[in-house]
Amino acid sequence: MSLIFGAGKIGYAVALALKKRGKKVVVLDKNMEALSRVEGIGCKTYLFDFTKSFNLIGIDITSFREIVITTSNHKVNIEALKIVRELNKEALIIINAPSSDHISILKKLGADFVITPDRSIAQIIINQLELSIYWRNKDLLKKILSKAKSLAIIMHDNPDPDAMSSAYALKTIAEDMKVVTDIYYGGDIGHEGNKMMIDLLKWNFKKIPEHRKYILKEYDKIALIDMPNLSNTSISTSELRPDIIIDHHYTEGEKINAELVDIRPKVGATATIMTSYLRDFNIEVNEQLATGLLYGILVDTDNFKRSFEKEDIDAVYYLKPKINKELLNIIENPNISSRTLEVLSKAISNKKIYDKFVISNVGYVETRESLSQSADLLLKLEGITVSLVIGIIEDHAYISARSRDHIIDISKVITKTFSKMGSAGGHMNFAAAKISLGAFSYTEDRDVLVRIVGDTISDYFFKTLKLNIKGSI
Ligand SMILES: [Mn+2]
Repeated sequence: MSLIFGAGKIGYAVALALKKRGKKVVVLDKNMEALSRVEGIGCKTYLFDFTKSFNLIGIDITSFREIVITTSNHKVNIEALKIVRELNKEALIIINAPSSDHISILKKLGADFVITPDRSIAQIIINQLELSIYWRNKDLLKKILSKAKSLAIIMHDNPDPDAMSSAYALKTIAEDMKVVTDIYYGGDIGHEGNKMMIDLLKWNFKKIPEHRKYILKEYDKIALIDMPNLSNTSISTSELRPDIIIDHHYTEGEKINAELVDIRPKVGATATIMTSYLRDFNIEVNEQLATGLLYGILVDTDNFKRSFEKEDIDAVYYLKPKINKELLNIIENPNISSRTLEVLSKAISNKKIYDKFVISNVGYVETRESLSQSADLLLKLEGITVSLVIGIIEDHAYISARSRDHIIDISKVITKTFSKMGSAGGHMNFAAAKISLGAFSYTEDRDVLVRIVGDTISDYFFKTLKLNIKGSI
């Protein structure tokens, strides 16, 4: 519930905004006419003339979580602040003051925020200016792309996740406008996690050796992503002129030259800027791109430990429902070999979820290790308490299972199900089994074998699981 002192222009506007957000609002004023206006928008009102005497009879000040003090009389405002802060230590109090000179004294008296016309207007102008520049840039990007048939996006040498995801975002926007787009880089993508990211997100970047950099001349338009000029790349030629520059690094103005320059030095990542374009162009962001962009923001802000802006938070908020959490998890924890990674990615794509159980059949693998890593990973899924991963090594099927369910002793379930067919064992939270494929040797086709083995194992597993849940084992 919110309380507003003053039903004048500001009080009315605040009341209206709060009502639109579904809040209960109580407004106090000495003017009957003003009160009937706020009553008209659904607020509860009380008539008080604080200039005569200050009492709040009939109002339980402790019941309000937000209190806005905005009468036209500064002395009344100060008096109201002192009294309500005394009666309610928890509420958020926002007060209106005639100028910035009053801020410190009002804060001392207990105001959480002091609003002054000079500061508010300056802030509105700045916000509007930034917004207008951005909307102009957005129109400009559309104009440039609509005139182009082909676009080359250049990332800095040894590109990082921010550069790669941002480049892919721009490619997505350009391709949406039917522009043929390729992404280039010089140097190397060395970091294991970055290579993994490209593999998993199924991205395609073209490395240009220095002696072939002339191919960039064949493109109608050139864009630089996550770098402000050509000094960060080894693949530029002296004739190359960028048309688009989108970046977040601070650079001196004279070094930047392009038709569209969108450089926001305060923003934590170029991926944040690209997310705003995707959002405002209304372009569908698939889970690979969303995951990549979010990872780019996390890396460049060092998981929000470095400086960032509200825009970065807005971008994360926009991307969050679109990402693939398992992919992000793998990209963030790259200390695994690329073979294991293939198994993990198979485990994710083949997973089948039944209630709180997840089963995945990954087929032929090279190590048992990769199966247990897959089972660990799948157990991290939201709402999942038991994971089971099936794989084949040579002529044996291997099963790796995990449980964080306090009523399911996974070792009991696995032993009960598979010990007769082979070997099985484990503990309350993890278990494994090994079964000879002799019984399935009638099929020559590897794919058919993988499917039959997987289906048989899951059937048996579920039968025992039901017994376990009933308490029969
Ligand atoms: Mn960056």
